[in-house]
Amino acid sequence: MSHDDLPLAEQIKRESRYLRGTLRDSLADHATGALHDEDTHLSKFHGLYQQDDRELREERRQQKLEPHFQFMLRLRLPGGVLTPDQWLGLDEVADRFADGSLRLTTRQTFQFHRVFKENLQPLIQHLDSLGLDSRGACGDVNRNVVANVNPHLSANHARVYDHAVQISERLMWRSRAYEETWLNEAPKTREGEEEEPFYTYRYLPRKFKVAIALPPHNDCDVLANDIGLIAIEEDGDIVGYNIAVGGGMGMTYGETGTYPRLASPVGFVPADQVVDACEAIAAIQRDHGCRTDRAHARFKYTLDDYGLDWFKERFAEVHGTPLEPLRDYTLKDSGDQFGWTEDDRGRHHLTLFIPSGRIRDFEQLKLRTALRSIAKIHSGEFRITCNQNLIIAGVSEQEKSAIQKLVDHYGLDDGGKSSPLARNAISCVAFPTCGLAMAESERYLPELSQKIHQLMSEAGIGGEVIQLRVSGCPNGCARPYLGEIALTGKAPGKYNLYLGADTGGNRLNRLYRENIDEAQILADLKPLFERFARERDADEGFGDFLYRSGVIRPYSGPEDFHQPLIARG
Ligand code: SRM
Ligand code: SF4
Repeated sequence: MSHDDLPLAEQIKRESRYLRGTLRDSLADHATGALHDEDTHLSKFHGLYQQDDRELREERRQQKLEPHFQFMLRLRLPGGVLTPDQWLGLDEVADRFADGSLRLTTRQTFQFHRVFKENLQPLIQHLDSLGLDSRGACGDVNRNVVANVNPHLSANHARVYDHAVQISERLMWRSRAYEETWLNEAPKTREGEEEEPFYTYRYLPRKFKVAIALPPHNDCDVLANDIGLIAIEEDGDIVGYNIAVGGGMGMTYGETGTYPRLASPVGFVPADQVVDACEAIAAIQRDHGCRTDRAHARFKYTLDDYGLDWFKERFAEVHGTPLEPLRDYTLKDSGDQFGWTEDDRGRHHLTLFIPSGRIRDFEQLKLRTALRSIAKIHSGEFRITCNQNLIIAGVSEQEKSAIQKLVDHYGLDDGGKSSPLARNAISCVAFPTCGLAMAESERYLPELSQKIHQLMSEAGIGGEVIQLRVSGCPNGCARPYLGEIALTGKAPGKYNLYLGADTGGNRLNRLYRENIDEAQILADLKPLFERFARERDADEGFGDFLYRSGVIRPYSGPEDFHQPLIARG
């Protein structure tokens, strides 16, 4: 097949001179707030998405102005760990170069929103001065490697974190395009030099994601990733990882060839081989993933096309050693544990609830100011969770009371003011910045969770934790298909309702009813809550109850994702 027959995105990266394209010219073009069209594809590899304020579109069109172009910038932050100085550095530029907020994402990193073109270079240079970067945070490469955040197991957390960093470094794209474009480095590459020994000029067919869980906790939803690594502990040490392959959430409504898929556990590798193993798996996807249809280009479809036996053979070939048999493990809990905990080394950790991960100074809660004050006196680290929350980690006995004073002063620990439902909910960004949003998500979650909690209280289950996930479209950035209750946006005010995942991230939910408004969502949930209150077994979760009671039937194949259990009407 010639390059011309490939999708545009594939052609652009191949002809981009290793991701340089005309990005520097685009930045120098002051006649527009946008990048040149082809550079908008390449900028993703550098961690940037060109967006426009969707609420201003019509007004600007009428005024014959170009859209209000702006950028989202996402950091590469493996394992979601940063120092207080880095925190202060990010906080400092949130007003100067962005919209005054820091947004914690479902993959343990930060996004800046509303960055204008002229601020991109200064922002990335500032990140560089903090020892941070945005290389490969988006684009057809390995994305931010996420890892279990578990203060109780800090010795092993440190090992898991090290592996996350090593995998991130190994699978990072290498050309100097990043330094030349953003850090003004003079070009030094010689003609014909292979600048991407692993990716080559083709990069990957699509985005690629790696996560590491430390059982029984599964706060990173390990099976939602292209590679899910499940740490295996023996005698208190991590001896290796079970590998699960082919997870992914994204799908398109009405396209039955697209579907969410949980990663399939295929085998075990010893700890010292895990980084090589990830490289081998990414190489299999690089060489065999679909390049002609981007809707079919994720690793999950490569595996479903060729089969898991084929995968295991390729793995043995590329890695040089076959996978060992899977070891036993249990994944039980994908939520965060709020409040103070103490680890086996006597260090304290405070997990704070950050609604939808949005950190700004709200009228009622000066969240950014509060966290800045903590960063000024904290000598440990900050850890971001995959549930969009924040851990003030590694606090000494001496520091603990000073930090608690700030928490009290600013009212940071909502101490149960928010319902358990709200504290465990996640939502994606959606409007006004996300170009793919079909319905509200982040901005709707507070009102929605309050109404659902009201129903739960009326049924006598207001104190229960039920995992609620809301995404503004079917792409699944809030991992909705792993929610006990989930909504995915269809149109303004209309959602698909999914029910019945478990709380350990082991089972996908199913489409219950499609394209419904809030009144119908609440009407559907009310009798289910009442039944759950009456009939559940001790310690049974809502999703598990819906399965056991037959409300949600087992999932028989990918097509189920497009067939509601309850017909419209
Ligand atoms: Fe996502 C695209 C936000 C986690 C699946 N995602 C987008 C874009 C960039 C929209 C776009 O393409 O124009 C969103 C930017 C919105 C904005 O204004 O900020 C966006 N995704 C997010 C974040 C910020 C959601 C959040 O509120 O936290 C998360 C950033 C993660 C990070 O730090 O790297 C985010 N996205 C996810 C996840 C969850 C995960 O990885 O654990 C998924 C599902 C897992 C998966 O990849 O299958 C996810 N995002 C997608 C998809 C569907 C991919 C697919 O296979 O079909 C898209 C659309 C696409 O890639 O074409 C997408
Ligand atoms: Fe945007 Fe859809 Fe992702 Fe939400 S799920 S951030 S609406 S792409």
